[in-house]
Amino acid sequence: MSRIFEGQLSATGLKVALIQSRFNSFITDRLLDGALDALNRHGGDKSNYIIVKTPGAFELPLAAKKLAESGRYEVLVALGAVIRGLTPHFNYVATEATKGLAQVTLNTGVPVAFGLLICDTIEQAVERAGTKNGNKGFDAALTALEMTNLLYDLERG
Ligand code: INI
Repeated sequence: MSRIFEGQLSATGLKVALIQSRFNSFITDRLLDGALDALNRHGGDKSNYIIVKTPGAFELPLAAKKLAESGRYEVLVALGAVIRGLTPHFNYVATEATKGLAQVTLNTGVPVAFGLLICDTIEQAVERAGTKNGNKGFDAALTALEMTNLLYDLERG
């Protein structure tokens, strides 16, 4: 019989850093609410979380790198909202934030959940921040729990 490794959705005892970009904060505040709700409902303890705010999504990777390298947090949840404007600026911010967060998680081995909305319109972002399409902050926090517990299981073998 093959062994199956699949991380539990448990936040019990986990030290979590949530990084929220303030740009489009009417959306990212809701993503943060969703992420905290997911952690609290899966056995997390508020005294084990920190919340770190960055100016925009572009700055998320640097904050994530610092937190991951500190060794104080077992998992990071990055939350932001990049919404298309009238210029190509949006593409650069979305690409660099995405690349940077992927680099941090692969270079440090600390799971970084990707709670970054990249949307064409404000309506699309609203729909993904606690309305018609759920809350991507909640989903990202669940992914963070699953990956952290999966990595612990894989280490134990
Ligand atoms: N930052 C975002 O988080 N979302 C956006 O939609 C956005 N747009 O489109 O401009 C954005 N720009 C700011 C950027 O993240 C940096 O904070 C800024 O360029 C300073 O470095």
